[in-house]
Amino acid sequence: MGTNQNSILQGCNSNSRGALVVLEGLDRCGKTTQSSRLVQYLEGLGHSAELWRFPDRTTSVGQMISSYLSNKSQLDDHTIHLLFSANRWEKRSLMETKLKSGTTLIVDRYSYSGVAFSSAKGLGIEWCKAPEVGLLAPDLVLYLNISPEKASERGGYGCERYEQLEFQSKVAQYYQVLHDSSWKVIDACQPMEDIEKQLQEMVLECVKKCHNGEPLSQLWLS
Ligand code: Z5A
Ligand code: MG
Repeated sequence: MGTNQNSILQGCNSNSRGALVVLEGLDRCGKTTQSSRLVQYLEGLGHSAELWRFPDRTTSVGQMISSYLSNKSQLDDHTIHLLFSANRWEKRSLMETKLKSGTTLIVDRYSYSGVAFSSAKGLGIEWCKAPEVGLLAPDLVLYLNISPEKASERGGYGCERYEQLEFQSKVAQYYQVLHDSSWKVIDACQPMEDIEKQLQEMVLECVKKCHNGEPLSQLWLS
């Protein structure tokens, strides 16, 4: 076990837990790339860490979402919004168990994607937030900031529903509305390695705070 890890453990108390870290941002901003690098980094330091992503396409709800996203099925906008939310609710209790057992979760998209995408379609933002209330609140949200134009120049853009410039610009506006004190905004146009270094620092600080007993909280309770 390295020196860093030893110094982290000195602050251990009975409320010690893993951190809930979420990566958000427009399509192709680099969330999946950076999420997996973060998990490797934390594991390399001897931390227990897992990579999660939403939608979780492995569940039966997730399969309905996947079919919708790939244009194989059509659903009413409210219905798909609630399915995305249900997909998070079905993982909530496992999420809490993992965090309390000391595992840090690096989560690729969460409720912010849910609200930003559905609001961009024209659903009311408060209506969109309502089913997310009571899910676990992230300790840290890493927002990878990129313009829709720059993102569209990256590989794979344009294969799924929602991957259109005008729509992505609206999504970006709604993300701004959701920004709160748990967010850190990172310029996603930097080289991957530079972004990686910045994220590592932010995540390590958050992991230490949670290890020292920062309480878990719930999302959007007024
Ligand atoms: N959605 C929703 O509506 N409601 C919800 O509640 C949730 C989601 C949770 C599927 O998501 C869709 O579901 C999504 C939102 C909606 N909308 N769309 N479309 P998804 O997570 O499955 O989407 P994805 O297919 O994984 O794509 P992504 O997440 O948008 O991409 P990314 O993970 O941000 O980027 P990446 O895969 O890491 O990188 C993309 C490319 O860019 C790749 O070629 C990289 O090598 C390259 N890249 C990455 N970083 C860099 C840098 N720094 N420089 C240059 N190139 C880079
Ligand atoms: Mg991704």
